[in-house]
Amino acid sequence: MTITHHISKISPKLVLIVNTIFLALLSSCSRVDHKQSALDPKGLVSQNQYDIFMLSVWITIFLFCAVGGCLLYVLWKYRAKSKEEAMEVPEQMHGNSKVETTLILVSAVILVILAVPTLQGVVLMNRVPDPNDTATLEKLKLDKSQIEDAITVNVTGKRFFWVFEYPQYGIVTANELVFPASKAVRVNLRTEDVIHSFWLPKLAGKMDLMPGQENFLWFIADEDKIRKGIDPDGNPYNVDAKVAMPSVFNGEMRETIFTKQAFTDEFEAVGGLFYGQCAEYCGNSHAYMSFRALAQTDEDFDKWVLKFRNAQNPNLQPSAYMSESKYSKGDIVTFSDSTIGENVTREYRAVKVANKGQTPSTQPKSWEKVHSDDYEKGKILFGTQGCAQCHAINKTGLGAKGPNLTLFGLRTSLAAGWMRNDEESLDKWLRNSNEVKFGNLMWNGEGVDDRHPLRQLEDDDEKVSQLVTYLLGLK
Ligand code: HEC
Ligand SMILES: [Cu+2]
Repeated sequence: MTITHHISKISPKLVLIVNTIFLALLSSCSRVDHKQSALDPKGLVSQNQYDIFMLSVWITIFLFCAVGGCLLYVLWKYRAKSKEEAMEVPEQMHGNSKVETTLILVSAVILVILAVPTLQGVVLMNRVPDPNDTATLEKLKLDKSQIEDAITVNVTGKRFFWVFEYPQYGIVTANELVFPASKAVRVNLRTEDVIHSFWLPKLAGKMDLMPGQENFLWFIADEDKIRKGIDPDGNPYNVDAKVAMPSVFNGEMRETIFTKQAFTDEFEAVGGLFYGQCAEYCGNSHAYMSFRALAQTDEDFDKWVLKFRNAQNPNLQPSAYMSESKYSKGDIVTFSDSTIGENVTREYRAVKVANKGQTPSTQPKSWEKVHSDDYEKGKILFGTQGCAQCHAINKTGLGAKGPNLTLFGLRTSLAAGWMRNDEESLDKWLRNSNEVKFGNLMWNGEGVDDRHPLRQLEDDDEKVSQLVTYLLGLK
């Protein structure tokens, strides 16, 4: 006979109610390792916070059982065993100094047990260990070089996105914090408007960004933990570092995430991808103010930095075509192209030797266009539609009102981690960003009204598609 059969004898209605509650509970709890979970630490600082949390959980469970157990025992032991007994008034007494003193002492001991690791945790999270303090490094199982070669990221919270500045490299990006998995990352937190909160649960914990104040936290990933995980079907895996952390600089990270993951999946497609979120209400788009942190091998991180710096280096941009020069295969020049517009220059690459005077227009067979016509037209639109008013490309752009768009085509997410950065979402974003992310300060920014060109794109398929081609071509 089945259990349900038994119960159904009791009351079918009750079974239904119990089942419904049980199912509702089951469906509302997700796996502890879902993508924005503090219960699945992948770094040293977050692991420490998790351990302290678990310690307090165990202590609380112990207290619950001890107190509840005593209560049940007393209820049972001193129950009235007969009708007569129930009528009797028991002997009245109060206070037991032995029990009271013991309870006070036990509470004090428990508080100390909790306080010591908590204070140690506060110290740990507030200060990167001294690279010369071998004892501490040994205890934390860290190498001196992991601390000595720490990178610094200055984070600025803005309504409703994140600016990530790497002062050591002189580069500024937005919404995606690329970092080397083996190195400590110091994070200085500032805000330019209201209070925000930087929350990177699997790596770093949470810290507020306060106006007029600089806050700090740091993190260091655990490569071993990044490589291990449990796939959505519940099977454990342990992959190579290169598989867990595809390269950002050549677009592999973006590709891998896009092929492996639907945007709404609860789990990371790759171990090196981390989810962050603003955790302090900051206005109407607050819930959409998230970000990504992308772990990289040392080598790939350096390559990403180099690519970013080169994209911003005016000395590395191709120079104008000179008729006295001879060009060899692979050389890139800029040259006018009147089919795109008046006074417009674009980049050409020599596909074979181009002798003196063989310009891209007189000798088109020697040259190929580096970018498509749509890309070039999108580039022009970026200037004429007022985008450059708020967005920097090819410079550090610290003063820019909007996110820096350098290497935007390598980003996995759009609108501060809110959407997947592909043609479809970008198309939606450019047509009407307010519909996608209500209250965002692109659509509602200073100086933007219904006459602003960015609000005229809704039905302009051609312009939108050219802008999309240009933006995703920035890689
Ligand atoms: C008034 C300033 C302003 C103007 C003008 C402006 N933007 Fe923006 N843009 C922003 C801000 C602010 C954000 C961040 C929005 C958010 O996520 O909350 C943004 C976000 C973006 C993003 C997403 C970036 C990311 O990292 O997720 C893209 C792409 C973009 N803008 C492209 C454009 C294009 C193309 C134009 C011109 C048609 C344009 N913007 C005009 C301010 C502006
Ligand atoms: Cu915020």
